[in-house]
Amino acid sequence: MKGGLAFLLVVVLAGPAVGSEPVQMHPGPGGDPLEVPSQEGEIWLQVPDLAGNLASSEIIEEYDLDTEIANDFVVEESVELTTVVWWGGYWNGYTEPAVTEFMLRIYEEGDECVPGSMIAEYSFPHNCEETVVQEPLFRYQAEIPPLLLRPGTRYWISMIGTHGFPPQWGLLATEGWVECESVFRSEYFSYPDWIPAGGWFVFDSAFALYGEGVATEACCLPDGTCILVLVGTCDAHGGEGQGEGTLCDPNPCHDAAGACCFADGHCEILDRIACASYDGDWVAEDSVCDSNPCPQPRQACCFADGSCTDVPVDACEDAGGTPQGAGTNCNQAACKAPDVGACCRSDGSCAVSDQAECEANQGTYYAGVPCAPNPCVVPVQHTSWGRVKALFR
Ligand SMILES: [Ca+2]
Repeated sequence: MKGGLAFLLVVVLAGPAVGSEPVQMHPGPGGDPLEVPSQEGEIWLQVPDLAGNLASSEIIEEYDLDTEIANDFVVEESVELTTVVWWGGYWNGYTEPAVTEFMLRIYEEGDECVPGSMIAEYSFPHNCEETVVQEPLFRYQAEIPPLLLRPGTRYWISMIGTHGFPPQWGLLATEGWVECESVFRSEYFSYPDWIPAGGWFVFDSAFALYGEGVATEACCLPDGTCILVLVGTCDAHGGEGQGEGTLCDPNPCHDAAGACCFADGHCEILDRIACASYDGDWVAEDSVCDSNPCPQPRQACCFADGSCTDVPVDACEDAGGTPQGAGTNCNQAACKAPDVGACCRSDGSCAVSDQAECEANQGTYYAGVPCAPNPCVVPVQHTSWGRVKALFR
């Protein structure tokens, strides 16, 4: 029996029969979670639960069976992974250990809580130091070439045992689960795509990772791609190192074009790196320069009356002023002396006009002087003593 029914009835079907048809999962022998002391270089640890299930992650050629359980882990700092430990066991006709080869695969995160593309695969033509924990459960360990893992990234790892049939082999559960539930896929069981490993309950596999923290930096390659490398090794990749601790997300090397704002308020479409190299402020991916998004610098704005205000060019022109140019301000701008002033007429009245108009009307011109208060000399009025007395009567 294959497929969904086997998946749902796995615990029921998983009896003591020797070498009965493969099933996807089998209960462990029972017991407490194993004590696994922390040790130096620990990157990840999910201790095995002896009462947990065993989940098929194996290759059995006789059945053309290929199952895979992957579990997630998250690294907070840049690390080089060197040692992988896992726990698994046998059922379905177990008499003695049978795994002859192991395969380890490491994936990047794809969709949320689903493995994406595979970044490393290791095969071991042996049983990876298979050591009994409690029959039929075993501990396994493999050393790999240092694999650089990026901080703040979720990865997935799977361990697949190859062996003859019977028995079956699978990964042992941890108590409860950590982060995402383990996932399972198998053509044999009609699940070609990743599904939650436990079906209607939760299965999360036990494993541990060890390695060493390392200093990394973002390395920008000429084509604009970014790779995270050990500090000091970017040159060897033909790239430009961005400094220790820099990351590739968001990509510091190249971005789709966007608006780049310059100090003088003008806008150009550039990618983020080019913008920064010109001391511009990059706005955002796909932002545009139409209706200029850049903050406009203030500059001196002279008005006809000789007054001055520091405002952006547009505001100056809207108010009828004359912008004095980038970099100017009213402290140093000499707004041109006004070409109007007070024009005093012979009767002592005052009118604002320019010099030519004033002189054409026989007025006396005072450049830049306002009419209030009246600057004009009031002419002497001829009067009689009687009139003067009348004023004070
Ligand atoms: Ca997990």
